[in-house]
This record gives sequence, structure tokens and C-alpha cells, in this order.
Amino acid sequence: MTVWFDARSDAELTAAVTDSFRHEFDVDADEVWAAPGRVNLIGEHVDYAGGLCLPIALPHSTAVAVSRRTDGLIRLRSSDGAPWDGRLADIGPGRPAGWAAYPAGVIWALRENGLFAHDFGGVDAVFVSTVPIGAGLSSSAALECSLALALAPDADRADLAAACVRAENDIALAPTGGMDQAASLRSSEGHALLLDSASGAVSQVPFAPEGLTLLVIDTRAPHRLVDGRYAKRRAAVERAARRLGVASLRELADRGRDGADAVRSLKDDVLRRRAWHVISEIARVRLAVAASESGDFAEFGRLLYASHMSLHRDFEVSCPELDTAVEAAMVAGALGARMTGGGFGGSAIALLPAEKVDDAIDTAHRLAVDRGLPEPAFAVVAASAPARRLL
Ligand code: GAF
Repeated sequence: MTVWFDARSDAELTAAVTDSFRHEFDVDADEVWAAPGRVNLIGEHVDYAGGLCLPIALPHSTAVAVSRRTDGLIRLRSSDGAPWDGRLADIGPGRPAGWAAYPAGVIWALRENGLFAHDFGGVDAVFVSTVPIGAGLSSSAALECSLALALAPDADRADLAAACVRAENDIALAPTGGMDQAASLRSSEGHALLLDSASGAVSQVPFAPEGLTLLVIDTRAPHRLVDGRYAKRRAAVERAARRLGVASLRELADRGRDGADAVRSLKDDVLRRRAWHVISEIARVRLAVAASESGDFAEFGRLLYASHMSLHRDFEVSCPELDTAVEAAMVAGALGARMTGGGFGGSAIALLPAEKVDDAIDTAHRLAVDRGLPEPAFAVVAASAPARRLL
């Protein structure tokens, strides 16, 4: 039996989160906001190297119902974790722990970054989400961005994204880059977001491939960004840049053949492969943008698969569950497939002719079961709306 993870309409999400708020606090919420998860089409593990990424916003979102307070108290509720009550002074590196670190961290970072229009007087907030947790689809960024926009709706979205990254790095202690928050806050429907992590600039790339389906395969192999492996990859990329005398590997990616020769000169085999992934992935993003703009989705698909192989072989962030999902999609006739997000579990994406979707789902399910892996869950997605007000 196929397991789907479904998005909900804005009206359904609003009803669910306002009900939940009433249930928790016995009053109606003042406002409801929502922010989407993302899949990254291509440009993986390059945001913290000043690279280029090409994510889309998912139809799956986190909604937050909020009411402002005047006594400084913060009350955070979600069906996905224990309730947290506290004050700004209770928030700091590693405090609170667990899911509440993300929204509490956002409040802290909005204040640190001077983004509150008025003095912060406290808030009651209840979250309801359709972004699966631990699936590598940016459930944390959706949580952060929904609350950031609710609490500072007039702030510039790039500034909000930066505050959310600060919350994640400094309070939740996940050393992530900025792609997920940019995707959630700065995407637009029907488009992929081309993010230049060196300058912070974004542009919208039309992404609505005719006759093709974008399938998300959640391998259900849990993915975590705070367990040290992501941090190790990031540290290796930064070490490679230092050895090569550049501030970030993006500089080498922009130098063409000279940059590639510099990476090849690295003596340490592991560092060389990590750095090679980064500069080759940045080149693939540029080609993918051109392919999408000219409607050449056969080429786009080849780039997706090349990205996966680079992440598997050189960056070593894939795993048997992700490789199996990609293999199944390719066997079923996908134009391309790859792991998406941080890796070590989580989700893969496949771009395939609409008539091949059922076959890809059956094959992914069968191969996973045959290999003793968890049964995957599936969603068909399109480039969706960014963070927004629902009520
Ligand atoms: C995670 C991180 F949060 C992003 O910043 C990015 O580095 C991604 O992994 C890998 O491309 O989603």
C-alpha cells in the first residue's frame, strides 16, 4: 500500500491551527501565518561555501496561530513536542532544548538583530505542520520562518531569513547554511529560487516542467543536522578553502579551469573530493538554470543524477536508503533523481514523465522492502507559495 504525506489547503491548515490554539489557551488567536518546507532541486552542500542553490517551496507548510502578550511571557505549543513556557532571558545557546529551540531562537534572534517594530511583550504561539519531521524537507526552517514573519511582518524577508539562520546556528546549535530559510521566505509559486549565497541575492527561475512530475520520496531514514556529521562536512569544506588560500570555495568555482586545478592540487584525498563536489555542484546549478530556462528537462535530469553521484561518491552524505530511492526512480524511467537536503537519510526527488510515477513508486517501495529498508512515503509536489499570512 502506498503511503502518501499530503499537504493541506490554507483553509484546512487555518482551521486546524486555530482549533488547536483555542484548545490550548481557551481563546481565539489574533493571527495565523504559514511558511513552507522546501526541496532543493540542485546545489547541495554549497550554501555555506558561498555557492548557488536552486530550491522550491513545497505545498507542505507549518502554520502558526499567535496572540501577542504584554507581560513578557512566551508560551510555545506544538503537537510535535513538549510545551515550553519561558521568557527572553531563558533563551540562549542550547536553551531551550528540543523543538522549542527553533521558535524560541527566532524570538531571540529577531531581538538581537533589531527586527521587532515595537518592544517585544511576549507571545502565545501554537504550531501545526504538514512538513514531515526528520524527512530532510526543512521542517525546522518552516517552523522558524512562520513565527519570524508573524512577529515581524514588515521586516525585509532577507533580514528575517538571516535571523532564522542565527536562531538555528546560535540557539538550536545546528551549523546550517541559509538555503532553507531563503526558500521558505523568498520563493515564489511556479518558480525555483536561485540563491547566490555569496551575495544573498535571489532570482526567480520559472519551474513548471510540462508533462513531468516532481516526486518526493521520503525514505523514512531519519535525518538530523545536529548529530555532528553535517558539521564535519562543513568543517572540511572550510578547511579546504583555507588550505587553498580563499575565503570560500565559491571563489574557485568562479575561476573555471584555474579553480579546478587548484582543487586538484589538494594533497589530502578526502578534502580534495569534498572540495571537488562543491565546485562541480556550483557549475551544475548554472547549467541547470540554463536547462530549465530553455525547457531542456532531459539535460536538467542528467544534472540531477550527476549531483546525486557527486554527493554519494565525493561528498559521502548519501546512504543506502537514498541510493535505493534514486536507483528505483532511474530504473522506472526518471529523467533524473537525487537526494535532497543535508543527506544521511531524509528524502530524494525524482523528475519523471507523469505516466511513469506509479512505476517509480512501486519500484521504490519494492526495492526498499527487498533490501530490508524502511517503507518510503511519497508526495507529488510543485513549486509553491512562500511564507504568508493566512488569517
Ligand atoms: C541542510 C541545511 F540546513 C542547508 O543550509 C544546506 O546546507 C543543506 O542541508 C545542504 O545543501 O538543509
